[in-house]
Amino acid sequence: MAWGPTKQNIHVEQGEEVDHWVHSTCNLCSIGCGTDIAVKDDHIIGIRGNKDHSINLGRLDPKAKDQWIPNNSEDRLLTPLIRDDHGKLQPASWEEAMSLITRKAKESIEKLGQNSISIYSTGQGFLEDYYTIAKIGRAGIGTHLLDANTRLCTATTEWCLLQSFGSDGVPAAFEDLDEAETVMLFGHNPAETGTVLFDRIMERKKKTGKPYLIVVDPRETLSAKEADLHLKIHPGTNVALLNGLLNYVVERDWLDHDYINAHTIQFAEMKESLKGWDIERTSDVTDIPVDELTRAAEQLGQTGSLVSTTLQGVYQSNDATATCVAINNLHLMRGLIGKPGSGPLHLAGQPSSSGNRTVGGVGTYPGNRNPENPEHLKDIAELWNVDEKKLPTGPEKGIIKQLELMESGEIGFFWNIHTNPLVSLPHRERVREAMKKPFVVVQDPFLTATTEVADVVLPPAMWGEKTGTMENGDRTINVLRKAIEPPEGVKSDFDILLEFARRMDFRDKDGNPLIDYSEPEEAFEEWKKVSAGRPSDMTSMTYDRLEQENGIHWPAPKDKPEGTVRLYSEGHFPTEHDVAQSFGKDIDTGRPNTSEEFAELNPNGEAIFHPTHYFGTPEKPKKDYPMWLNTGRIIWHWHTRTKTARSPYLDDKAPEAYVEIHKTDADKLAIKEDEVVRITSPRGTIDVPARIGDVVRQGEVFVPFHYGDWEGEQAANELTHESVDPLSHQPVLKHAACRVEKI
Ligand SMILES: Nc1nc2c(c(=O)[nH]1)N[C@H]1C(S)=C(S)[C@@H](COP(=O)(O)OP(=O)(O)OC[C@H]3O[C@@H](n4cnc5c(=O)[nH]c(N)nc54)[C@H](O)[C@@H]3O)O[C@H]1N2
Ligand SMILES: Nc1nc2c(c(=O)[nH]1)N[C@H]1C(S)=C(S)[C@@H](COP(=O)(O)OP(=O)(O)OC[C@H]3O[C@@H](n4cnc5c(=O)[nH]c(N)nc54)[C@H](O)[C@@H]3O)O[C@H]1N2
Ligand SMILES: [Mo]
Repeated sequence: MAWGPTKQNIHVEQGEEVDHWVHSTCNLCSIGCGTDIAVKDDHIIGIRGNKDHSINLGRLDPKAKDQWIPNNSEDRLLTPLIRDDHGKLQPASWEEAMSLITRKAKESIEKLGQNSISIYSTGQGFLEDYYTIAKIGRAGIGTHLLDANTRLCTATTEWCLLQSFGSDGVPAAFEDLDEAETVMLFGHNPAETGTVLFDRIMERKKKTGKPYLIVVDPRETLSAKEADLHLKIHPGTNVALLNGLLNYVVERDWLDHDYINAHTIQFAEMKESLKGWDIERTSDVTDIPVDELTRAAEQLGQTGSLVSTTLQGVYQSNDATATCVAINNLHLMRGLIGKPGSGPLHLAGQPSSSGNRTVGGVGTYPGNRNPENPEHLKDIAELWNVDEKKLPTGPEKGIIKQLELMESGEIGFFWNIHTNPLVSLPHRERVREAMKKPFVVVQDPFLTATTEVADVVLPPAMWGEKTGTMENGDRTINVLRKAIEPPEGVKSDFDILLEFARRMDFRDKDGNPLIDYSEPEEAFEEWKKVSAGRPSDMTSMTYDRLEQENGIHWPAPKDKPEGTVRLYSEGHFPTEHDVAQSFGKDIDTGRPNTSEEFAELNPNGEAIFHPTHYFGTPEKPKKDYPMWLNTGRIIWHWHTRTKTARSPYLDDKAPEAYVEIHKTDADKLAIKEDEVVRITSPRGTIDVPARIGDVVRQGEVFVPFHYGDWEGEQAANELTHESVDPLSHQPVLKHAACRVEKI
């Protein structure tokens, strides 16, 4: 194995003997660490890292060690709930809950049409769930309102890959980090958000001095502290920085002309957009000193191999897709893609957000199919044996657009599966009101801020209590075996979806049930047929092989059962008109290209350079709101803390929200460490204790977004706004204007 040694983390309830261990995968971040679940008397009593899994070699993140604790939590919901006439959620039977849901779904279709039903799912479920959502949603209901929290997470990954390479699928893999001469972490803080991956990089660095590590982040994060070069960027200037760096590289002709000529188009148009971005101007806009910019450009221009990761500092910034595309441009112009140790590694955040994109539960059609390509639709219609005309087309409607459709009454039925939008969506005041309008189903093991607006709550089986597969951030598919029977009274997300399909009586063209599988493995087998011949081909995978081999990278077609570690080694890209997953969008405005426009561009197997323009943040500090608000993660919590706050150890580490503020700003406001201060944006107010130091830049503050209940004075998303990237429609959660006051 290329990295190591193995180091096994185990956490088992004290004094307990384990009956047996069950093969699984960590259900937290997108690294996809192999885990075994400890079982005793049909209870989960612990976890250990799988030491044979090449991704983690036995290691676990601190949160992962406690991820089984919420399964045993006493406040788990064990029966469906229905809101009564007095507005109270009351226990109900599954029969009552499911027949109410079916009736309401049918009513919504009758009154408002098929596009009045929205399924808003997750990046934390199984491919089998997503595939079923895709099939029920598109061929059963016929709605084009299929979205997920992946819109807040990795929608930008998808769109930058579609733009540059024609199809989803991240080019590099984690293995490339073991060989790269240079690694650039762009808006990504893995020391807190992907700890096992960060250990992998740092262990090599401590032993060999490599890779040269560049971190781009306005904060001095734990990751930035370990960097050879930390570019402390002015918020929202990612594209300006990249244009400056790329311009420097182009001017010095540090280019792989053979690669550009043989495998790409539109180099000249891209080059044109770099004009004027000399190092001085770039330094003015980004606040990064000229000598640091020069060092970065010289490293990136001359390194023999490079892996660039991107995450929320990019995807949740303005110009998000353009930033990722600029990084693709860099790799293409230097020919640093499809080779060991090289390639863009646009990461996912959640444990299977990329999986939802791959199988079509969100975004485009299953198997990287293009909804605007009639041949692709025909393909799916044949595979599903349904009428092609039934399948919805038209531009995707992301969750922010869907809020508008709730407000205007066009969404009658909103089904929320495995996500907690009342904490995670920006501008909570608006979300609270919008989500009161439709009939809302919430599928969650716990009462949450979102169940406050639910008409029905369905309690699902959790991790360890169900079977399925997940796709991590580098195209690795892992299988998770059911370790124990779920507690009585709950059903798996998969079984709930099947039950809904049965009650709605969805049928294929021949009058047979649309969904004719009943087990997750059968759904996977069906999905494999849908994937055949497509970029995400999984035809040679089986549950048993996924377990034996500890994960396999897609594509893994029949003639390549071992899978494919990195994409595009042959320099061929899935951009042919009849192959591409999208006809692309205008990089500045997001206007979708027509089929004819894409045919005219004719990339035909070559990667596409795009010009990148810097537009700046939609909201900037102004008179009454003079500071920048940044939001994100800390190591101790998972998202809205429904799992991590139930671990006494983790909760104790970070029991409440706070604001990081620079000491100069704190002095000006006469604020002391731990003093509760008020933060106000044009949309709301929160009161949180101050943490004073120099992690953030002067004039900027950072608030972790994990906190806040229904009212929740501590929720960062009381303050954020809902502007979105024009291509990916991902909200700009990293930049808002605010003021900080002494109370
Ligand atoms: N501990 C923990 N780990 C997690 C998660 C969790 O909830 N907790 N969630 C998982 C998920 S779903 C995700 S999506 C990932 C996210 O993982 P990351 O993206 O690593 O985490 P964030 O803290 O959201 O944002 C990363 C950084 O972006 C920086 N940033 C802000 N503005 C800018 C900018 O203009 N330019 C640049 N270059 N950077 C900027 C922030 O300062 C922050 O340090 O983490 C995954 N892992
Ligand atoms: N301001 C700000 N906002 C952000 C971000 C940010 O950086 N800043 N990051 C964004 C990102 S990248 C993400 S990914 C989102 C995450 O935001 P969410 O997806 O809303 O957060 P989670 O807490 O992961 O919500 C998952 C829910 O599923 C429930 N659950 C657990 N297991 C199961 C199961 O097996 N089945 C079902 N049906 N439910 C289950 C949990 O109890 C929980 O309520 O937040 C986004 N919001
Ligand atoms: Mo995410």
